[in-house]
Amino acid sequence: MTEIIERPATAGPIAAPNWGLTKFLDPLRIPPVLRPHSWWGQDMITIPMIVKRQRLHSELPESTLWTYAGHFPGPTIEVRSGKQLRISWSNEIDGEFPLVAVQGPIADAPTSRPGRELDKPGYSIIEGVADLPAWTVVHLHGARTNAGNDGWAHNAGLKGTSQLAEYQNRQQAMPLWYHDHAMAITRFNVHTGLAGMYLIRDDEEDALGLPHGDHEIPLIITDRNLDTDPVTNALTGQLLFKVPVVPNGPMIPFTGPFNLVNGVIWPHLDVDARWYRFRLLNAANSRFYTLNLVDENNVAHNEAVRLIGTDGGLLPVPTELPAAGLTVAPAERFDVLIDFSRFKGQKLKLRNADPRLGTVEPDLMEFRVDSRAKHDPFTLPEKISTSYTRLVHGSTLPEDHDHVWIALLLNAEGHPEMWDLEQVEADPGGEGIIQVDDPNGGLKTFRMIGRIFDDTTGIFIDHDRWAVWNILHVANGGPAHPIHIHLTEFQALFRRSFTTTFDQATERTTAPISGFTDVPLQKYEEGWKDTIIVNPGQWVSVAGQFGGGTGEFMYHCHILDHEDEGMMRPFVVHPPEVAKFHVHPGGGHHHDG
Ligand SMILES: [Cu+2]
Repeated sequence: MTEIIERPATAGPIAAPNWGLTKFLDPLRIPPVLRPHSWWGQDMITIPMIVKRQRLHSELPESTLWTYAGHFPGPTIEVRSGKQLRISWSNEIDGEFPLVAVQGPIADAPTSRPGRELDKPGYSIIEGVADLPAWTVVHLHGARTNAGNDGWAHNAGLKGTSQLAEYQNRQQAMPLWYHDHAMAITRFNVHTGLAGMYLIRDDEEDALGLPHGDHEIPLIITDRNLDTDPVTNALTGQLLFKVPVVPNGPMIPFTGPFNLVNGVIWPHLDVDARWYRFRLLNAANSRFYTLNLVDENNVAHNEAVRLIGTDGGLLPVPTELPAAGLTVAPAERFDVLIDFSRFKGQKLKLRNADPRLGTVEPDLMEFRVDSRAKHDPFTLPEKISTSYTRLVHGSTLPEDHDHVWIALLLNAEGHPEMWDLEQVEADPGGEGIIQVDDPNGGLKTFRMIGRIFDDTTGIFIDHDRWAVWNILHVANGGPAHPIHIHLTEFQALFRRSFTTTFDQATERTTAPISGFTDVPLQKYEEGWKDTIIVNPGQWVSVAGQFGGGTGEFMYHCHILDHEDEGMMRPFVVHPPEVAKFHVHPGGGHHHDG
């Protein structure tokens, strides 16, 4: 872990894009690593949630953060596959809620600038955020565990209480991450600093001899905004949750003018001229990043980059970045190799090319490559995971599986919503109906059976059973949603585009959705994942096995602001022997596979 030393503030004026902060001044912070088994022989550890004051940039005053064990991001927890770990997540958070929450008119682009700007027309404090208690619950994102350990959003706890969670880690090598999941306030709690990485390792990964130790580094990307001093206009360290407001319109998620890697604004990393392995995670509330490796003239050198893994494990072969860069949605992880040997003595940058960035600084961090040649024991193998099997409907996907149908849409008020769908015989008329002319299965009619979190649970899956989730984004425009399903890793089977017939005013399709066109998956999207981007006018189908834990779980949009505002729904995984005794809401059994 590298400490950031305080420096005097730069004399430069506070102005876009860098607001007086020197880019690439501070070294990248490496979160400390906790290896409970090998270090302490323990399978039970306590991780306190505590307040910590920490500099996000050495030219800034300290920021008050909520952290796991005093670190933002939290310690990287490393475990071996199959070795159980129990964690007592202990809420020891004192004091005030560490965010100032402000809204401002969307036409004024309030998210592009620091400062609360309450002297300007249309800006106001968001009532209630300052009053929030430390009410937290930890979710280990990507874990197969019983629902009682999973961080059920309603089951958060106050200061002085602990959440006891058992993680069996009966999963292949993959990058998980842990973060807060408290009902309705996840966007604020995660924003205070409650997020960290959790790596499962196994023999298959070891045998590859991938870069490790100092040459394997997590890159946890987030964005934040900061308040300014009302007198001097200088940046303070105060975290500012500033969002645009649309009169009578949908809630707009948080984005900020400062991008951080491992809790440092625009850091640099000194690297040897050799291969490195980076464990990339987008831990931002809502920002999508499209990343390129560029030189000092902003010319892309993505040919030096290979993807070897995704959310749920290793890819079968090293995969090149898409020509336009690697799009990383909130909660997505990528296992990335970079060959710095071809850039001796040069400086490279990780740069965001996402068009939604607007006027915000596109550079995330700088790599300073040593000028000396370095012996590198690693050579890029042709194959990565030999255990990987591509799932194909009708062949490698087990024939005996369920189908789950989900719709993403904008409701009559223009708010993003997610519906559980139930297949019915015929269109009963009225609202909440989605019809699909499935090219493989003919006309299907669905009825909405749940639209907000506390509506009745509608999805029941037998333990260890495979299920295909069909996610239809029927909105006529609006945002893409990164959809995350708890408990499982899935593979995308296909992505298809269509012209929607969904009528927002009557909340139903006016004719069966048809005209599907295959949108080829990116090669890396064939990897094991737990979060996938669904764009408007697309049908994304994913298949996963629902084993390794039972109980009531959640699936949701991982734009935290959308999740909090209702784009989250429950589902139940139960033993099949129990399922036959279970009385379903509305009667009947939901298997239609
Ligand atoms: Cu969303």
